[in-house]
Amino acid sequence: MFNSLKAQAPDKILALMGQFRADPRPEKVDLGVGVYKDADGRTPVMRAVKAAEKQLWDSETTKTYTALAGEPAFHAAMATNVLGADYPADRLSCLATVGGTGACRQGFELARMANPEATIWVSDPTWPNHLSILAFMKQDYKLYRYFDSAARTVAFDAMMEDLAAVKAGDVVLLHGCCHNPTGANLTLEQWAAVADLLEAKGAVPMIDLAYQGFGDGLEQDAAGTRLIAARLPEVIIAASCSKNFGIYRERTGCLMVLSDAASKEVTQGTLAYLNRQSYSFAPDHGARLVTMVLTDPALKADWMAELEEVRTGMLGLREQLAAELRQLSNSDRFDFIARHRGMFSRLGASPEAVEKMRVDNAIYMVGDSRLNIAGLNAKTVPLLARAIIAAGV
Ligand code: PLP
Ligand code: TYF
Repeated sequence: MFNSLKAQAPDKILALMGQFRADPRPEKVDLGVGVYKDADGRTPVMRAVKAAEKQLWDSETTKTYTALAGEPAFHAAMATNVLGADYPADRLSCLATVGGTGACRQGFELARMANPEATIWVSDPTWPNHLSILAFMKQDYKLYRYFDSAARTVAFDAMMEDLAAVKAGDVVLLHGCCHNPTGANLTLEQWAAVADLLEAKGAVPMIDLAYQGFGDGLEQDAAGTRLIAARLPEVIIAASCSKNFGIYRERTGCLMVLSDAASKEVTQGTLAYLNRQSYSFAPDHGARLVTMVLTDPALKADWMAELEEVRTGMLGLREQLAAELRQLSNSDRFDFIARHRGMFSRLGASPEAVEKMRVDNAIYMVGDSRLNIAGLNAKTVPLLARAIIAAGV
């Protein structure tokens, strides 16, 4: 039967990782996959995570199964981190998931169980996995315009125009911060206008929060999510711990669902059911580390300090790259790089220019000209700036 299988298109971002590894040129620069790297190109285990792991090794007495939906302590720690200490516990259901991807998948599944008629609205562009998962699920989705590719800003009027067609019970997927792949984000005023619109339509926001702490700060990056959570009766939040805790391979995420209080018990039960139908229990190790870091004041302070170093390091690289390009291009047309937030910016280069930079300069970025700022360091920024100008961007 397996000879009936058709080859699936590979994940372009992950394929680029392989291409980069195979490139023998020592000066090569990896601006592809969204993994944080320090100035030496390393993705370190964060200090607080390492300390929590040591504590856990000493104190853990069993590895028996935990709860289907994950540990209540993990739920509370994540809800506090994402929604703030005054989160509405009586309306909140939580699920430990296999990374943020698992949270997205289970969020889509939950939406479909609750409303099989729903259309899921997704930003154009978005993280390609959103689209491939929705297509795999045969879930109806529509794109809303999001990015002004000339100005490299959010095309907010176009976005609102498209979202005006949202029906009651539809789900609107929003990136909580650090939009992937563009780097262009909503202002708080714009979040408020989106909340007004969704409220008027009776639509359900679903927020993918994969980079909290990588943009303007831990609290600031949650501000849009908190505004939506305060305003809308029903909200889905898919949070990833991969980036901000640096625990990518531990596969740690949390799906949070706000409903009315009367629906909470069934909603919480449905979340546990979704894990049971998929893989029973989500991985616990990463979730436990996250819980320890978020609830131990010393570990939390150290984690926040290191996360802030990561964030400000990327901001510094953005400033440096924008300044280099201002000088080389004799214009301010690359200033958007300093205004974007998070790991990514979409440069707006043609596929040919992206290819030219890979062939001529061993600089690897995703084909849509998304570059991972964390793949740079003070020495490679000028090389990239020269390559961008040489490629005629
Ligand atoms: N959502 C977005 C927008 C992402 O960029 C990522 C990337 O890693 C994820 C979700 C999920 O990540 P993970 O499943 O590794 O936690
Ligand atoms: O967009 C990125 O680069 C990250 C990492 O299938 C990633 O979100 C990329 C592809 C993928 C899973 C994670």
